[in-house]
Amino acid sequence: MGTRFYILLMLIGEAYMIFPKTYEASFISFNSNGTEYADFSKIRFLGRERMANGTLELKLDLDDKNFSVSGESFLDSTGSGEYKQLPFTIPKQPICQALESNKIFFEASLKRGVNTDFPIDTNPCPVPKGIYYFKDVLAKTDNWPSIMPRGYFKAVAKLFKNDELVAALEIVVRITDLP
Ligand SMILES: *[C@@H]1O[C@H](CO)[C@@H](O)[C@H](O)[C@H]1NC(C)=O
Ligand SMILES: *[C@@H]1O[C@H](CO)[C@@H](O)[C@H](O)[C@H]1NC(C)=O
Ligand SMILES: CC(=O)N[C@H]1CO[C@H](CO)[C@@H](O)[C@@H]1O
Repeated sequence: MGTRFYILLMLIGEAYMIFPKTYEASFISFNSNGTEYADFSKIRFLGRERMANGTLELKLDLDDKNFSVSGESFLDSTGSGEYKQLPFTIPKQPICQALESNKIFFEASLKRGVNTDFPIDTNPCPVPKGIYYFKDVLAKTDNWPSIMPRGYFKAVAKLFKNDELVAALEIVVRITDLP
């Protein structure tokens, strides 16, 4: 299936819900840099099940006026280590808006009071400063698009303070057919 078709379905939005989902996802790796405003460096994927564990520290309130986020995605369909950029991107936009419009990707995995205290359910703006925990988080794909490419899917998110890149994180998930 062509990437263009997949993107088209993503853009149509509601339309993708009519297809049954045929894949599952597991976390593979997590990398971050920059710790001045948001420190992701204490998050790890652990154990055979690659559960996300650790803490995220936001050193000040991240508001829409000063902070923005962009996203890019890449695919290594064979596991060779060679990634090709996918046309699925998040144009640079204010942080709260970026979280709100992409929460389908993490709202099934993160449950406030169960495996995190991050306020994913209420999405407050600004995102309040604090140290948030994540405990035994698995990649749940419930609200993801029903069509995803198979292989190693890498998402790179960048955090900007005004126009300066201040942090980046890179998450690789493996997308496989359901057994
Ligand atoms: C994650 O951390 C919690 C303690 O915060 C611990 O009980 C649990 O075993 C850890 N999970 C893994 C997979 O290491
Ligand atoms: C942090 O990672 C991003 C994305 O991979 C990269 O563009 C940026 O140059 C890195 N910054 C530093 C200081 O290494
Ligand atoms: C934390 C921070 O840098 N806040 C700044 C956000 O932007 C306004 C101006 O738009 C500054 O006054 C704040 O200090």
